[in-house]
Amino acid sequence: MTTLPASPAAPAVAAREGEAVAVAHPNIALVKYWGKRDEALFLPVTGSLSMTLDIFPTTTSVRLTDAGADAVEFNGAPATGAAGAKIEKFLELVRAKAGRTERAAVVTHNAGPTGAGLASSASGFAALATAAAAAYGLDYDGRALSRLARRGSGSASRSIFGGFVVWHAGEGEGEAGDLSSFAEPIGGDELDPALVVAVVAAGAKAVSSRDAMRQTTATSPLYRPWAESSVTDLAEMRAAVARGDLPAIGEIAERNALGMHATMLAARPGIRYMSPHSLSVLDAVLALRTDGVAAYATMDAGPNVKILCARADAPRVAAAVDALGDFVTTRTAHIGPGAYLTTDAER
Ligand code: 2P0
Repeated sequence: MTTLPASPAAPAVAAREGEAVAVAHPNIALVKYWGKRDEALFLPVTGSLSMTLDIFPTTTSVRLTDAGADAVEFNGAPATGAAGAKIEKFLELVRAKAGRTERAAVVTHNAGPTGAGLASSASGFAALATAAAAAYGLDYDGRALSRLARRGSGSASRSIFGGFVVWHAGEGEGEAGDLSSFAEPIGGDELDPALVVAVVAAGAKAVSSRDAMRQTTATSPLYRPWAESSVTDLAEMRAAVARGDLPAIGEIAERNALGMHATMLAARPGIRYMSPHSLSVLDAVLALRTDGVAAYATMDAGPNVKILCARADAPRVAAAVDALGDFVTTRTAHIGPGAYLTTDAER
């Protein structure tokens, strides 16, 4: 497989002071982040582990302006409501860190569906953190960028890096927690898996993952047991990645994801992202395994199902899912790169 840059620490393209463009890709967690111990600092209850993808990139430009307010454009239209507010809050944080006051014009384009459980906030805030840090003159390495991206959206901390990435829960609260909760790449370079994304609904979800996470941690009697088992899952997953054991990675990923969904189902009131279409895809994954194909499912805060398998098995997996009917389409992803700065011309 191709060697990917692990860190944007030394971007190939030097940003002009005051203006920068960055690209980042989504990541899919194989051991999930579900629950914060600190909402303001985005400190997670548990560590998580992901694979950065090579599809659905977000490209974001940040240009400092003389205007009295930030201007945010998202996929060709002004960003309004909660999405716009999150971005402005993030820009405030970057300005505070840089000791600067200029407002910014942000233009962002997301190639994939937004708010549909396809990790758009991960690619979005990884791209925004990378571009904004450069535009405001923050000389950050990959670790500092991942801590910054975390403050926009937890999962974005992982999209700063390519390949297999762990996001450490970190230790302690306040500044100690903030400093110790960062993402880093963990190798696994000999692995070359595919992730077949089964899209059963590309619309925005009814309950945001942030709200669902909060409700689950606050009310689900299954949350603590899952969080405890997730610690074991993470240790076993790291070992499986280190030895390049794709079937073990798939088994751990599937049990961790189904457990996370169980915690939500048991929340009060229950939250259910799985739809009948999701279950049809999960059945197809089981049938593939019965036929000897090492395919494993994971799901996030939405009804779409992501199927991990060997690159060579991806066409067979995709065909089995496509054959289920018109309600599902597939898109096959592989390992993708970390966030990087680019030039306008490459957009
Ligand atoms: C993950 N998810 O590990 C988990 C699994 C969804 C299910 O991270 O509140 O958008 O912005 O930190 O990162 C989605 O939640 O939440 C997510 P915030 P985020 O990928």
